[in-house]
Amino acid sequence: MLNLIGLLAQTESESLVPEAPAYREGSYWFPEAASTFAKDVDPLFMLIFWVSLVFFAGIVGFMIYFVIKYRDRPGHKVEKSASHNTALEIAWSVLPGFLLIWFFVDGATGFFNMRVTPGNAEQIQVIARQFNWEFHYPNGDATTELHLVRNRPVEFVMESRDVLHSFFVPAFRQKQDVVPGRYTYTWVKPTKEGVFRLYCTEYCGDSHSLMKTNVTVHNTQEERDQATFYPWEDETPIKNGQRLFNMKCSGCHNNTDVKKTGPGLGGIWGKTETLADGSTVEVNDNYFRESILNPGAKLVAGYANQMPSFQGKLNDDQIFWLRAYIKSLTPDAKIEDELNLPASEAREKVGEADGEKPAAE
Ligand code: HEC
Ligand SMILES: [Cu+2]
Repeated sequence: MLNLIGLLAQTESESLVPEAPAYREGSYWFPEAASTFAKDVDPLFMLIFWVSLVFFAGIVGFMIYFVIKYRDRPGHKVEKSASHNTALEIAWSVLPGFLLIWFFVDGATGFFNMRVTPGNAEQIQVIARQFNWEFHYPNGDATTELHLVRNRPVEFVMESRDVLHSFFVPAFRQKQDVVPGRYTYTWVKPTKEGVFRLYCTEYCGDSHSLMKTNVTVHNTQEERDQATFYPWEDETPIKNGQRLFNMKCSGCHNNTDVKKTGPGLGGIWGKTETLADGSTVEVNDNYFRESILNPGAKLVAGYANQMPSFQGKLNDDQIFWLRAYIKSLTPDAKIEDELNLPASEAREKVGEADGEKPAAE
């Protein structure tokens, strides 16, 4: 039999995230066992596998034996046809019944373990959208790759911003649907340091196969906090914009001119865009802002009205950073000097120019 998950991991194509070499360790049957659930799941899987194999071989073996032994042939006369043997029938119903009870008890115990979060778990908020993941930590940090602490139970509070997705980390043996319009929960206690893979396992649109990211398990809380920390105020608006873009927009937009669900945003600044109604518009500050807050107002020709509004979800600073980044993707666009200053200073400059400061977070 083929190890399908392993095969898929090896043939996967272009990816938004770095490769995770640790993923390919593990046995022929299983990915690496990196959470406490592996000890519930793996032995039960092997038990069911071997029981099925033994019964399959036994049943098919006897069947073939009887077909040959009792075949119709010249000189062979049927004396008495078998009809019923109560003792035999009870034996072959009741004895395998014990096996089924064993599967059930083992399976239910594992299932309840996977459903009931221990009280000391930290909570991480997970946002799934076409086609990326976003993680929010208790200290306010946010990332597109997941960072956990070894031996620290963590509960995921998950929501979808569009369609059905599913959160799956094979090395953790944990999987849970992420359903629009409600929260779903799952938890895990990682036991191994390393980098593992997180996949969306519910077909969610044309780039579903790219909806995957890395899970890094750190040895200590300090290492984790270092990995998730990002100094928004000290970085330039362009860099901040890039980080936000990767978090909120890269699922649907490339930073080149290659189209995805939405148009590629590389090189669009100053360009004349043809809209669905045949009119044209120049890509400038106001068009950009409107595209984010009210995407349906001016649809680009050839695209569906699929972009969600970010009204109330991005503040003015964040839109300013995104604008800085998208602008920097057009080589001949004029980049204002303040876009290369640390964000905190850039904001003051822009505030002076506008006569008012953009709303703080
Ligand atoms: C669910 C997919 C999706 C997400 C997420 C998304 N967009 Fe879009 N976007 C689209 C689609 C589809 C279009 C084309 C239709 C339209 O104009 O609304 C578009 C159009 C645009 C345009 C106009 C492009 C042009 O060529 O004129 C801009 C600018 C834009 N998006 C910026 C963003 C930014 C910035 C983000 C992140 C904050 C983002 N989008 C997130 C799907 C998405
Ligand atoms: Cu998905």
